[in-house]
Amino acid sequence: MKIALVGATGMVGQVMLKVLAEKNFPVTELLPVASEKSVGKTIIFKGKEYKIVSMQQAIDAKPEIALFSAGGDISLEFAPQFAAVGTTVIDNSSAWRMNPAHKLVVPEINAETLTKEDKIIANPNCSTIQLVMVLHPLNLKYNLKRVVVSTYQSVTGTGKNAVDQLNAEVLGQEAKKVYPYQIFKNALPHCDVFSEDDYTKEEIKLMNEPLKILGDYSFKLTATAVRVPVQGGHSESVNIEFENDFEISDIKELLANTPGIVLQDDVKNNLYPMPLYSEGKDEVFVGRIRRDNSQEKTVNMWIVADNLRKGAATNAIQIAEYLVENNLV
Ligand code: 2RA
Repeated sequence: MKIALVGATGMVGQVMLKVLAEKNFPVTELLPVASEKSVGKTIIFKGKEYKIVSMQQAIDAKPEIALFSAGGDISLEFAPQFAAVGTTVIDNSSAWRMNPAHKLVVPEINAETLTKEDKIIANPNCSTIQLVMVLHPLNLKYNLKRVVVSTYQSVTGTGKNAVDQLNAEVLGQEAKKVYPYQIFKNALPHCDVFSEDDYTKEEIKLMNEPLKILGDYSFKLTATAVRVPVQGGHSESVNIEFENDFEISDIKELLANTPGIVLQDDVKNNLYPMPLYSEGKDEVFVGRIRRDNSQEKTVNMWIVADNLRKGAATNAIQIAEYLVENNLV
């Protein structure tokens, strides 16, 4: 299978290469695409060097699949050009996510909606993916009424320069500022940019994407997204009110038996999810499950996942695997 990887030198692009190799995805030809200044440089995939090609060269090669993680502007301009030559694009930017003409897919939840006609498929935002992986089974059994989520997001979600800023600040060195403030010893309630309603774009993604993925617009959702000096993954404190009552033990059993979810919930032995533990893994880790006694039919929990893996690269490649396994490309 001929695969284009647009954004091959970025953090998510690099993880996509790693996951493609780990999963032994049937890549017969790899077309790495990066900025014009990178054309001609090489990347390594499965021990072999591949020259970075221009976007036009990749389009002209008519790959079956193009994995994009290069920002919304690049995707808006070039994803349609790939689709026009028959390529199926899986895009990790926010460009197509809320476009009703395009599907927003977490394979464990709604891959079965995909058809051959879907030529630009949106990969959800990282903090959305880990949230809906848990909300989906709970919604089917208990019917979501209202969800309140507060995130504690890794600097890797902002990219390499943010990681460099944190690492420099830890060493007390001057750092090229990605954030408006020091991130070390700090927490910034500011992920992405602020909108007119004083919510950040990250919070708006978190409030909109889950309803589209679950195909359920009947429940309410509000979010606060916070950047913290962490590198292994995003953490989320989630408060969920259901239409139906529940037993905590049943919720734990349901989540423990849901593919892609790992229950880590034994506080007597200090067992709960942590980004230090989730780094490099593809599962969504959930714990600290406990009834919210301030309100009926309501539960609190803690959800952690590696935002570069299940939150981005692995989810996108799982979509690609589904397309191949179901002869949709
Ligand atoms: C972030 N989810 O963490 C966004 C984009 N990766 O900044």
